[in-house]
Amino acid sequence: MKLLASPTSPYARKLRIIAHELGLALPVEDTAPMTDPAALLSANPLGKVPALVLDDGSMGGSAIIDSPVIAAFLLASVPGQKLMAQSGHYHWQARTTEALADGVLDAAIILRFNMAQGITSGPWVDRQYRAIERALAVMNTRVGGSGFGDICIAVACDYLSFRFPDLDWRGHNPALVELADRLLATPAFEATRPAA
Ligand SMILES: N[C@@H](CCC(=O)N[C@@H](CS)C(=O)NCC(=O)O)C(=O)O
Repeated sequence: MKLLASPTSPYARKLRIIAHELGLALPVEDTAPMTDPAALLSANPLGKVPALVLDDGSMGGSAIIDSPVIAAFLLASVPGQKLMAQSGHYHWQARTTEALADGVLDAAIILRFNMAQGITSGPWVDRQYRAIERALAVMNTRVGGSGFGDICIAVACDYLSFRFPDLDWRGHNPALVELADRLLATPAFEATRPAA
């Protein structure tokens, strides 16, 4: 299998780190989504990375798309994995933490697309910043819930540092600071740090 991904995609970074922690090889094919390469559109008609292309065309198609689905696939590939509870309350807590962290990324990416068009203020922009602030505050209370959730949180925080250096998430969320500082120093985070 291979992951179609751009080097700076935070969704792909989440998957690359999870694969590393699970001991899975996850080759990455550098893919720029905005140029609509044929291989990406074939794997994901939405034209978004990451997309996981399977070797055998199993699972009802030759690709798995959307990072939470790919993450679930990677976790399911390793029976007995310890990153996330297999079921029950802690499983759904971890999945919800992932949704929160991904939602922060979604809002941040909306802001970036707006910025690229010169839109830096207005109700839609404010709404994204408020969503990010609220989600950060809730994630601050969820640190330590699972190894998986912690990776998702730290990836989202580091993406904010990367793309929104003026957004002071560190000033208000001490548990996020402690988590990010600890995880960002680990080999998987180091190896996937995006270059500007
Ligand atoms: N929900 C998707 C979001 C993926 C996404 O937005 N990827 C961005 C790059 S970081 C992309 O491919 N954007 C291209 C586009 O929106 O056309 C996931 O979790 O995989």
